[in-house]
Amino acid sequence: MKRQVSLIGAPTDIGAGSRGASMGPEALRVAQILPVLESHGLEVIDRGNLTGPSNPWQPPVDGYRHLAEVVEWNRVVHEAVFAELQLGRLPILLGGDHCLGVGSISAVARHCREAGKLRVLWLDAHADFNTSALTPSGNIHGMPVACLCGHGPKELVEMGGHVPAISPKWVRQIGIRSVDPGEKRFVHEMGLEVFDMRYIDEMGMRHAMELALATLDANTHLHVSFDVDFLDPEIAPGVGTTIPGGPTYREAQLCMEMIADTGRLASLDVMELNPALDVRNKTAVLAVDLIESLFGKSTLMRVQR
Ligand code: 5AB
Ligand code: MN
Ligand code: MN
Ligand code: MN
Repeated sequence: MKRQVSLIGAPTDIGAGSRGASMGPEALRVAQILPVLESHGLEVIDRGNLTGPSNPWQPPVDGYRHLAEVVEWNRVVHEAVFAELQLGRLPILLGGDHCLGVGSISAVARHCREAGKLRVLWLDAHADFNTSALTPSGNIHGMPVACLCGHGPKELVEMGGHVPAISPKWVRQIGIRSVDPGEKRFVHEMGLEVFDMRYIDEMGMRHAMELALATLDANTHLHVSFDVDFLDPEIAPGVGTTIPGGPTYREAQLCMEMIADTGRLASLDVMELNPALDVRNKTAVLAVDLIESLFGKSTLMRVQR
């Protein structure tokens, strides 16, 4: 049977520090995400865009910017992602900023409570592990992993009905190269497994991914949360928070190809794409190219080596 995929647009920049990620879903559609996925034998439905509050562009209150609106958007995302999973479909969330990782992954975790094990791959330049006390910005797109692990405002922490939604042990972070000072201590304290750029430089993407994907089994639900700022800004300028020194085109391809080879990918977020900062939509085109690899495009027929 064909794998059934649902595209869900979440056009908002409510948790971000710059405006424009709200245009991400449309840029990915313009970059042909739907026909490209179909060309790999998937049955794809575009569910269109979710709706939620507009961005009031206010300063932070008690360490959070736009908390009420962030909660509202995440509730909508949570229900949409959960509904697709219950239908046996593979949801692809088209962001939108990364605060929506809370809604998406809490839905995946709720689904997996019945269905089996969960592994979350967090592809990002940032650890997104801030709290209201640690954040330098108040922007909630820097906090989703902490919220999912039980540290954050009650409304976000309790989103999936089970606290915490996930254990730090289920998470592997890849490509990290910008972590705030307090956040750094908290990542260490909680024991997050991080394959940062230093690790990738020294050991190679292949070794990092082998470890990040180790111990998956036939019951593991593999969720990929792909923050486009994971990529080096030379190849992916269309994001709000560029950090130099990210994975090259080939390193990113290998990362996606090795995930595809597991055959376990069951849900995906494509986040933080900001067309207002892009050059002729090239970051969206690159993201779609990488997503193709994630769904099994490869240069040759693969043989086990
Ligand atoms: B993204 C920063 N750590 O908390 C903060 O793009 C940046 O979802 C967060 O990874 C970047 O404001 C959040 C400085
Ligand atoms: Mn990021
Ligand atoms: Mn992020
Ligand atoms: Mn960002």
